[in-house]
Amino acid sequence: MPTAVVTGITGQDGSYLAELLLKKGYRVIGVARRSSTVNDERIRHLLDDITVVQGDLQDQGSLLSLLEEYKPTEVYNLAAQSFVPTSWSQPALTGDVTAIGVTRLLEAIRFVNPKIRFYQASSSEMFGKVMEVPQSEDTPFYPRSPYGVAKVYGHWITVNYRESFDMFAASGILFNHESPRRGMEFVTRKIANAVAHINLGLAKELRLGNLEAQRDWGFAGDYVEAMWLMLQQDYPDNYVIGTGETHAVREFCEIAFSHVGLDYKEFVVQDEKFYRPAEVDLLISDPAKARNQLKWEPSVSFKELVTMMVDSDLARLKKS
Ligand code: NAP
Ligand code: F7E
Repeated sequence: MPTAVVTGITGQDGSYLAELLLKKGYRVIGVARRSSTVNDERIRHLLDDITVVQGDLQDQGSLLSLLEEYKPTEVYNLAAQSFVPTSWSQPALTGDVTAIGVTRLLEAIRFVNPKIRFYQASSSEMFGKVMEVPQSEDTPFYPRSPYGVAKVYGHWITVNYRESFDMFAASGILFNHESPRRGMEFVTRKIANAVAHINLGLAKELRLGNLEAQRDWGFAGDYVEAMWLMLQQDYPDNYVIGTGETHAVREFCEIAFSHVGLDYKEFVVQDEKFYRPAEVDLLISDPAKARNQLKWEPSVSFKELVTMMVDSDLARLKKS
């Protein structure tokens, strides 16, 4: 039975990746940082099947110990301070976790067993103020937030360990991917949750920032399959993962509200508070390499994603 270590197991992607790896017959070791309250909402249904160990990307010793103890063949680094606005209010922490944390994990692998295959969760935020449209593996980076800057470091240190030490270190440049398990502060979940509240008479308005920002949004369940595929290749590489479509935040609102028979214009209020010091205006992927080499394709359309998220929040609220 192969063993995979997954950092960021309590996050959106960690939960979907754990489900996928279990289905494929892996022993899954999830790494979670210690917190004073229980934080296993997304993986509660998996707790009988996976092992959760304490570890932190800010603590080198914890990473060394867990690799020595569990002897994985694959390590997926999904842990990060991943919310872009927080990266302006906590830039040094974001750098320490999201950038230097990658080096700590790569160093742990290099010392314990350099044959371990490594996946780094890189991001389309690295393209930032985009240098070309659409964005591929060859598009130069121009990050627009401390988060984007930290991810550029994480990407290049992954490439550097591949080239310096001949390690199997792959970098997945994933465009935005969402699901009913998305954190509440990200715009898609914020909209879905607000639509459900408004539809049930529990809220009257939704305050948002820039409605014109465009993103290439896909379904997180599809994207974890691409992570796994990257580690099954003959050679480590960089891959862009996205749908090849882009939509504005405004369009997400239109579809989400109209799904429950409402007009978003009557409920959405634009609020300066949610604008960013520097915005990423347009992201759209060119996923040709992933399609050709990994044979990866997204299976959920934009409209299906929006309605899936609204329906899920409606069902959750009705239940509670
Ligand atoms: P997420 O839901 O925010 O999950 C992040 C995970 O990292 C959580 O489990 C969090 O633990 C953990 N974490 C934070 N700081 C840590 C630390 N110091 N040590 C150990 N763990 C720590 O993010 P996601 O959406 O699943 O994304 C997964 C990864 O892909 C992230 O690296 C993200 O930056 C990257 N990414 C995401 C997208 C996207 O659209 N979702 C696109 C491209 C790249 P707690 O639960 O304790 O906070
Ligand atoms: O913002 C605009 C906002 O916070 C999307 C992370 O997973 O994907 C994610 O980063 C857009 C931005 O995601 C609100 O200005 C408008 O243009 O949902 P988001 P993100 O910043 O794209 C990338 C690929 C990652 O790697 C990150 O980890 O929506 N927007 N009004 C808003 N955004 C938020 N959060 N809240 C608003 O009220």
